[in-house]
Amino acid sequence: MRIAQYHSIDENASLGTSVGFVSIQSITDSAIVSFALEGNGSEHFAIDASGEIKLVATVDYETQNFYYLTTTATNGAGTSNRVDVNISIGNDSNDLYIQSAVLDDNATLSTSDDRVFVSF
Ligand SMILES: [Ca+2]
Ligand SMILES: [Ca+2]
Repeated sequence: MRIAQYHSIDENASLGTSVGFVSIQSITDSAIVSFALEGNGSEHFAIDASGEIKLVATVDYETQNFYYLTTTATNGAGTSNRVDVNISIGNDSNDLYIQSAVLDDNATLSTSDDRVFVSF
């Protein structure tokens, strides 16, 4: 069983914000030379050769609030190992997210006769 590593970042964080470092050791004397990140939504994040994960595409709590990713680390000898990296997205309660609008009688949204569902 692999133990997952947990990180978190707030929604609406600036691109380039550091999410954290993956902690993994090579048990041989060959240092880790590369990391790869995969999983559903992994395109929102990038990992560099030091194991640092950074945000490269905006994350939205109301769209997806958790990312279950896997990192593969490869050492200079070509041996690789994997670790699960789970990233939770913090909710910014000041952003307004329109879930849906119900137009009851015509195609124009009106505050008097239509309903708008929002979350924050
Ligand atoms: Ca949002
Ligand atoms: Ca929010």
